[in-house]
Amino acid sequence: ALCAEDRALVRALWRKLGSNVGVYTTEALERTFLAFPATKTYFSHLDLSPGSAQVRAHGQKVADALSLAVERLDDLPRALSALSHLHARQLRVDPASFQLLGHCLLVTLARHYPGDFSPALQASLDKFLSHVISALASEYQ
Ligand code: ZNH
Repeated sequence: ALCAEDRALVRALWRKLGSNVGVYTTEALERTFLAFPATKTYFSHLDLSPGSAQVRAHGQKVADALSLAVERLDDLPRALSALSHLHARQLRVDPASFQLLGHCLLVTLARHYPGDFSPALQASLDKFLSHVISALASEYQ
């Protein structure tokens, strides 16, 4: 689990992001599609052009799931179990691609908050994302 210091840093960053979690998650998704084009194959039914409203809507859903995870750090596997099930059974997303989005989210936040992005915050955020990713991967066998 995340230690008290990790939690405090992640929660403080989330408070700072405020209503922009969806904006940065959308940017992270767009970066994922550009840096790792194979990830686009899951979204062939969506308009992936720059500034797409569909990508923004999807980004907001992913952002809401991440914000829920921040609120339920003690209970991540349960908080994300339905979402894990959806990705494993219905969407059949390769769980390796979760890492790619997590990586792009770190890069995106580091670019927008360079002054906040100490190595300690990087480490705490990386742990948080690793926990989210393992919770999302938990329903895969
Ligand atoms: Zn995912 C969907 C989350 C990653 C693919 N997602 C989704 C949703 C959510 C999410 C919330 C919505 C659901 C409903 O509607 O119910 N994801 C998430 C998260 C993450 C993710 C949190 C991480 C961190 N995904 C991912 C990746 C991929 C994906 C990486 C690939 C590449 N998803 C997906 C899809 C979908 C989703 C395909 C569906 C979309 C539509 O709309 O169709």
